Amino acid sequence: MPEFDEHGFYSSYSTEAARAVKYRNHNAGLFQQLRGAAVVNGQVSDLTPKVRAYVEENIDLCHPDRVHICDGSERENGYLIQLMQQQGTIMPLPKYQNCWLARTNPADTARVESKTFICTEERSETIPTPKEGIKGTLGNWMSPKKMDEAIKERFTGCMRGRTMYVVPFSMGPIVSPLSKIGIELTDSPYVVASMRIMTRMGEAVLNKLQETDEFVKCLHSVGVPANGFIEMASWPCDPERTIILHKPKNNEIVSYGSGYGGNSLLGKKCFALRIGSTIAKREGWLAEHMLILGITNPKGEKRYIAAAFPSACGKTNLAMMTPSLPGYKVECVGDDIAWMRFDKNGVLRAINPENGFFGVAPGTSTKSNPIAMSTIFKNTLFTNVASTSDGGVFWEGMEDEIQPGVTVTDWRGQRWTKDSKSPAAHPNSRFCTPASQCPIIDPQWEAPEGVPISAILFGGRRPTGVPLVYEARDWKHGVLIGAAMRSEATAAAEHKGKIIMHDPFAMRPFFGYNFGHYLQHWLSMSNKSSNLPKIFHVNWFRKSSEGKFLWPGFGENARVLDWILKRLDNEDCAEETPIGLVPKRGGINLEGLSEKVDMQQLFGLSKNFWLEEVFAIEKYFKEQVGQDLPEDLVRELSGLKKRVEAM
Ligand code: OXD
Ligand code: MN
Repeated sequence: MPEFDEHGFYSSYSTEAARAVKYRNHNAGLFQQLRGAAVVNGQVSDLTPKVRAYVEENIDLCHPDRVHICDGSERENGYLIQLMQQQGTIMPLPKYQNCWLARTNPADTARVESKTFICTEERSETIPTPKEGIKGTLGNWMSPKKMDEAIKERFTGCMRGRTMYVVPFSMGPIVSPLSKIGIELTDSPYVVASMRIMTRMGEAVLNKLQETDEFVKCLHSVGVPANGFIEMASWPCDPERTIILHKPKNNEIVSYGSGYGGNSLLGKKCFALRIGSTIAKREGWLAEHMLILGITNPKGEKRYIAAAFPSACGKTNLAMMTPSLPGYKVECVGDDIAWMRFDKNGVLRAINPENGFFGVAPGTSTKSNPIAMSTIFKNTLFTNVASTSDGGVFWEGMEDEIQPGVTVTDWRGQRWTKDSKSPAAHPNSRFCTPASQCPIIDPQWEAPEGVPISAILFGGRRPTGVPLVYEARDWKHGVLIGAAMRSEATAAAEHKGKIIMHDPFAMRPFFGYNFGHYLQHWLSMSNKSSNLPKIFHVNWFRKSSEGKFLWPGFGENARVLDWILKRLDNEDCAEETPIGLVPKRGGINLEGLSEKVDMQQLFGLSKNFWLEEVFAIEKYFKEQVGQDLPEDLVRELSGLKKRVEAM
């Protein structure tokens, strides 16, 4: 057990309520008060006037009993871990070093897109106007007035009896000019412990704020269920009234009712993507749902690639790939988000604003991602995976990795066997683990200036029609490819079934402003450089007519990256097709591939399929983007249509 406060403060309390009594009885002189709440950690004087005002305003709203200003220390983390164990939020996983398992309320396991809003004066700032009678799918708008009402209704007094944690965090290395700071106010120790992994969190950020005093405001509460019963709930939440709000004008995020990471770790989707994309638009850069990897070829030449795939489509696997091609090396900069900006030489530079991986656990195995498996078994907070009788974790995909005789308890706490009808781990169960533990973390992953991006990949799960890889004809065509992205639905949000959904730029749930304006912003990037990255589309998931994957994927995807690298060197290994450039016969290195691949089927282009695809894109743009679709993209799409018609 860790040691706590020099006054023996934390160690002697068994519940938050008992601590509260102790606080009240404690020598008043020892603790500062802030608007009537006891400051139980940190110094009010460490807060800049702006941060202090933000904290005070929200103490007045939420009425916490205590305020804890987070310093990010080991000691603080030890205290939070002990507290969460006492509250039943987490349990230890003694098989590993400093690993913990949280089981959420079964009603709080994923992002809630339908309850996520962007708040602007004008609706058209947030979303394109869909065609009459059509439901818009490119985000949800709310007026600032309604936002204020929603906040008041939910947050008034919602932290009574609880502690408000003040979490100072940096998205990106604290010293990087590309980074941004946030202050998250939350009543969830789980959020604090996770933010410590996923961001640079604590004292150093408060110090940095003394220089800039600019931050994104992030208010979060797990909420008080309508019956008001919160005391000692192991996973308090309020699914009925959950709401996630963003006000770009004020750089402000407000999230209520959910502890699930995508809704509660506000640095990630809410800040780094939604508010981030609005800041990026204003400041002339890009905040994207992309992994970043470095790849070195056998000649020792290194390039960096950014890739946008929808949630749960293998970004983490690609970012940590073990290449099957001899002499190749992949190193990981980030697995989910890229902030990218052209430097004064016209080079697109990217940072990973995160500090950890919040990866989907099921499917991760020694076969699919050995690097992730050697990253996650220390200092990791697992959520909604299954547990084993030898103190470890289990999920679908780990069948070959548990010892004989070991029994499994599923994510709901029920005994599980191979014959159970439901999965052992929730399909959206996660590991939250420090990026620095990744054995192939790129040496430049924290470079303040970012890494130079040579190629951008778009992709998704497309079982039919879409070839393994193709290259955009130019930047504008690349923007069309990003805008036209489609993929099978995943478990990361509340969608059901395997329908093919439009997910432009893998950003559909994460746009902070009108998608049409976003497209214009992407198009405008071409003025910033004469040396733009090349754009590609990849699809590891094409299936044969018998329903089998046509491409082995995983480490073999290095063969596709190898072709992409050759294209970056302008090698003559591609040929034109109506949809873009594809590898010439023999262009993809298949040497040493253990299984035979039907390249004919893998790259086959069907006129009917592509006519339907163009039709679907046209319909989507018409219905969802309407007048906001930039002219350049109207022309690009009609160019594609003509080429496909002439097939
Ligand atoms: C994620 C997501 O958690 O995209 O990364 O949902
Ligand atoms: Mn993601």
